[in-house]
Amino acid sequence: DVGTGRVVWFTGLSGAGKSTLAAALHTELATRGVAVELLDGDAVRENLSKGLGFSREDRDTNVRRIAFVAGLLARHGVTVLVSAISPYADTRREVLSALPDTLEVFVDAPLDVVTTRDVKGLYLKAIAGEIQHFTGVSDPYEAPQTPDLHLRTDQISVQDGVQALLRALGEG
Ligand code: GGZ
Repeated sequence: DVGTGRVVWFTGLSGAGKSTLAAALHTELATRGVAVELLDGDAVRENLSKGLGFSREDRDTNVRRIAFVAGLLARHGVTVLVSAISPYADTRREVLSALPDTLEVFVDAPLDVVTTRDVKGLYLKAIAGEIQHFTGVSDPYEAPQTPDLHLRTDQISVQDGVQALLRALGEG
């Protein structure tokens, strides 16, 4: 029996650092021989969720699809790292409660910080009204009230974040 894998669910604004932390944790766990897979928002939307937009319905569909695949992998002992804005608290609660062994990670940087970083230039476009329904600007983000881990990415380094994640996973 391979046992059940964990599901580490990174939620937060675009540009908060979800993918960066998930990728760094992925590298660290893989190095330790842990069977680990990454379900990253970008790759998911190019494949599994191709054609979905950013309405509440489409975001929820995206999140439920990710959770479904995460469940399949976890069942086979794979630790799954999910990186998706997943802005709706109710939907997160629904999918996380249906998964066996989850860690909800709030990847948190204030809006003014992610707007200033604006890694992909999307916030500028959103503020200019060129992208509608942009999370944090013209669409809601419901922050987790009781996440398992709360990482302030404007205050700690990626390495410190990874250390906190490893400790939370009992791999520290
Ligand atoms: C939020 C958007 C939007 C809108 C495009 N709102 O920084 P990114 O670019 O790479 O991450 C964001 C990604 C969000 O996809 P998710 O699958 O994580 O969202 S959700 O969980 O809500 O389904 C951003 C880009 O897509 N993007 N338009 N309107 N982010």
